[in-house]
Formats: sequence, structure tokens, C-alpha cells
Amino acid sequence: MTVLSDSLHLHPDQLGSYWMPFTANRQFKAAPRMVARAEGMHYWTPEGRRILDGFAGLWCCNAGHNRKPVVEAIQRQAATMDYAPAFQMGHPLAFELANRIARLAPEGMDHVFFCNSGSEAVDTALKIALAYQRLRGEASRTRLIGRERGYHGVGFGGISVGGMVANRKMFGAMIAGVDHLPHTLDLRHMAYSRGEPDWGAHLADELERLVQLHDASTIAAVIVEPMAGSTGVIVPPRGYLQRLREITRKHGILLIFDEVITAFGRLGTGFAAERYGVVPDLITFAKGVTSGAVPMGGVVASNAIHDAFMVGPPGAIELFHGYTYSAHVLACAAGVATLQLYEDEGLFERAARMAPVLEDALHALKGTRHVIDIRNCGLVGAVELEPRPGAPGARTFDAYLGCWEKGVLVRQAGDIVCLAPALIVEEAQIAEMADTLRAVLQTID
Ligand code: PXG
Repeated sequence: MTVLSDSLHLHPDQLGSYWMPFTANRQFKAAPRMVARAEGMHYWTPEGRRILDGFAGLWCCNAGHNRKPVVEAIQRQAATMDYAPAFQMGHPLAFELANRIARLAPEGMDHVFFCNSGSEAVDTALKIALAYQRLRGEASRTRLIGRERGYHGVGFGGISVGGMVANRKMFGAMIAGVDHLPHTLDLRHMAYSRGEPDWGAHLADELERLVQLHDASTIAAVIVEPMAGSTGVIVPPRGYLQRLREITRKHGILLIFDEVITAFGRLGTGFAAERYGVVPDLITFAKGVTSGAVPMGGVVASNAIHDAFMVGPPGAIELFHGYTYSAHVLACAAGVATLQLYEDEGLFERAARMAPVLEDALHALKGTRHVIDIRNCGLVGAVELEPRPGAPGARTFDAYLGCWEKGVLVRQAGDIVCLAPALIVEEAQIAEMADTLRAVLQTID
């Protein structure tokens, strides 16, 4: 193995050691796509080619890249205190960030538990849900309900409640006692919907069937992404989330919104809970909390859940859960600066204003070769392509590569091209993304 002297320029024989996540390693290493610098809406390759970032990194750099206040907050903090023990100790920035997140969260959700990723946030939320049911004397409620095509990260909890087949099938029995709601995408009823589709609210009633099958006394929680991102953007049907809330409440089942993607402005509001006027019991977040600059995730808990733990002797640890890097001080510094930047620049409102621009630009692709559906919600858009016969995903991978070669970064999810630009995106940049995709679709088979 060769040790690098110039880390920006690698030879093919220097690519072996890094086993890349969710990547076709051999294909990538035969023709690498590298980025080495970022600013605002752009990446630059090591050779200096500029790429317009249509996906905010991986749904996370909501404030844009390398924003000065965030960079400086991290630099300052790194030079002041590198790490503070997370258990039985604290540092002021953790409390400040928790207060700020609680202010953005729905009323009555005032408590924040920190971890380092969306996957950890999901595991944390599922564990809090199970422990809460037990604390309130409902220890038989151990079952967890997820949804087909759901993505809740890659921990054993997350893949168990998740519904992406490829992420599950290799990994054995996972956790026991899980069931799934049906997903809500049906192109026969909702193709080319602008925003939330009119069809599909009745699919929430499937939860009633699961309650009849398993009995409410066995079900702890239901977890859903308000808008399913990873699977290729499934926008919630009008009224669907409200119905899920009514049914869960009726049966004493907790509702967990996995807002790892939707929190911090992606749908034009602080949380998707606000956009849909639905207050869940637990909310997971990650990604946008630091605009991707330092890993961080967490769970916002309702006061009722939090308070149920605050019993017993004052010297007792209330929740046996946490991570070495819970509320890492660099992440908290980045988080406080990021939330301040969102507020100073009105970025959530900006996302709401730019959402129709993205909607129009993408829906104008209707009729372009290969396109079978276009959907959108907030600053999220998806263009679904007809799969190449016998080769699912291949055409869309070519579209992704074509866009990369033309200087636009999009994301491929199966046969769906996804867009989720930073909330600072300009109209002309949205047009550039849509025009590039159109041009590419016209040239690929
Ligand atoms: N929940 C949801 C709803 C997510 O979208 C996770 C949990 C897991 O987060 P971590 O931080 O553990 O990765 C996610 C992550 C994509 C893509 O291309 C989506 C995610 C991550 C990477 C790529 O759609 N979502």
C-alpha cells in the first residue's frame, strides 16, 4: 500500500484501503469522483472543476457549504476545548443548543437527547419509546411499527423498522416483533402530483388493521419519515399524517417522526411537524442541525415522555443510554452557529419561497425522455425514470453520471433522480439543475 504525499491527488493503487459506504467500490475506484473543496452552493474537484451541489451534500448542508459563521465557531471551539465528558458532566453549548432546538420544535416538546448521527437518533428514539411504555406500566408494549420503503439509518433498530429490502435482507433476523405499514406511493393515483398528493390518506387506516392483528397492548410505537427521502421521495398524501396521529393516540401508541432529512428547513419549516400541523411524541433529527459540518443527531421528546423518566431517587441515572460523543462540543458549536445562521438569513422561509420555483422547474421536465413521474415537497424534488429493461437503476446511474460530468451533483435512488439543494439556492441555479438533467436525459438510452 502506498502512503500518500499529496492527499488531493491519488493514484489508482492508493484507493484500496478505504471501504466506501453505500458505494459500488470497484466501479468507483475504476473511475473515481472526488471533491476536495466546497463553498456555498458548490464543490470543486481536486482538479479544480466546479460542481453545483443539487443535494446539499447528502441532504445535510442546508445552510450551504463552508459558511463563515459555522466555520469560525468550529475553529474557535477547537482551539478552546476539544472534548468534554458527556456522562455526569456538561458544557454550556450543549444546553444552549438544546434550548434552541426545543424553541423550534412543536409546543410541549422541550427536551433534547443528543447523539452523533441519524442512525443513533433512531435507535435512541426506539429505546426511549420502549422504556417509556414500561415506565408507565405498559411493559407488554414492545412491538415497533415501521413502513415499507422507510429509511431509518443502518443500526439494527433502524433496519428493523426500515423498509428498504437491500438494507435488510443480508442481516439476519434483526430485532424481533416489528411490523410495517404499506408505503404510500402509487403512480396510478398520484403521478405528477405537485406537493402532497390528494390520494392516499386512507393508507393510514392500515394501522387499524395492524392493531386488530397484534392488539394495541403489544404496540409501543410507530415510526415514519413525514416525507420519505432515501427511497426516492415519497410525499405524504394530504391528511395521511393527521390520520396516523389520530389512530396512534386512540390506541396509546407513540408516534415517532424521523425528521433526519425534513428537520431544519428542508420543507420550509423548522420541522415537518409544523408544516403538517401534527405533533408527534418523539422527533429524530441529524444532518441539518450542523448543516453537515460536524456529525450530530438527536431526539426531541415530549414533556410527557421526558417527565415520566424523572422519577425515583434524585441520584439515580434516569436513562441508561448515551454515547461518548453525545453533545460533542464541536458539534454543539457548529449547531448553535448553524441555527443562528438559519435565523439571521431567514433560510426556512427562503426554502418555502424557493419551493415553488423548484416545483415548476422540475414539473417542466414532464414529457422528457424516460420520465414517468415528478414529485416535490418543500426544497425536495424527484424525477422517476422508466427502468431499463432487466437493469434496474442503470439508466438512472447514467443520468447521475451525466449530470456529474456536466457539473451538477444530483442523487440517485434506484430509478429516481433526487434533488435537495441547500436553502440558499438561487433561481438560476435551480434552472441550471433542471436544464442539465433535461439535457442528460435526452442523450442517455
Ligand atoms: N433517518 C432518516 C430519515 C434518514 O434519511 C437516517 C435516519 C440515518 O442517518 P445517518 O446519519 O446515520 O446516515 C437517514 C439518513 C440518500 C441518503 O441519498 C439518505 C440518508 C443518508 C445518506 C444518503 O437518500 N439518510
